[in-house]
Amino acid sequence: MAVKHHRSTLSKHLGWYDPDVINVEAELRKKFAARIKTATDPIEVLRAHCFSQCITGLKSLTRAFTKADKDDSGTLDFREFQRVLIRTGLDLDEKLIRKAFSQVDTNSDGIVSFEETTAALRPPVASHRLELVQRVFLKLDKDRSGYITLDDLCGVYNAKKHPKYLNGEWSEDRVTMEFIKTFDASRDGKISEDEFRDYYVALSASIDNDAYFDLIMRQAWNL
Ligand SMILES: [Ca+2]
Ligand SMILES: [Ca+2]
Ligand SMILES: [Ca+2]
Repeated sequence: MAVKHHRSTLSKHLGWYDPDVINVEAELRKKFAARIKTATDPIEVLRAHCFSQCITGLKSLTRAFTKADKDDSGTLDFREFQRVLIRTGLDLDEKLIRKAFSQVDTNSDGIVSFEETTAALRPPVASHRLELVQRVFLKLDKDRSGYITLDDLCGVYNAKKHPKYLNGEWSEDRVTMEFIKTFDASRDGKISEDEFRDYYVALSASIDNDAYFDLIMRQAWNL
């Protein structure tokens, strides 16, 4: 792979604030949108729909599931499952949803749990990539609170290049908070290990080259 290409995509990841580049998330959405048309496996179709909307698509779907699960049982039957997909904007035909449902229902008890659903829809990721993501998280979570917070990112994330910092509109903290939002699917202002992992597992699905994935992780976080 050409070094030039490395740099341009890397700068997309590092510099979502750079107005001249489309960020890597947009690229990911495009890839998954293209996959919707080519995928034949129902799970893959669902996953492609999910991530073509947003990199934290899995989390949005889980949120919709929690809402639909009125009796708090942690499980959904087929009709509820179908309703969630339709409500999330995934208006797929019933036959495909039925197939997806039976694939998600790995213990074949006729209902799907949240665990079954997220396990089925999370893009497959090589274990060495997952280990790298976990190592990076531990390194960033300096105070071992279990979350990456504003304090953890002090001196790690360079907010001073952001145009809104440069023009005086945003403070350094505000820029960093906006960056945290990229990962923060639960919207509590901090990045949990799950949120960090889900983000990079999704990103990983759009990057075939291991060395390139490694480079993105290390350089993005100054490791
Ligand atoms: Ca089940
Ligand atoms: Ca922390
Ligand atoms: Ca969070």
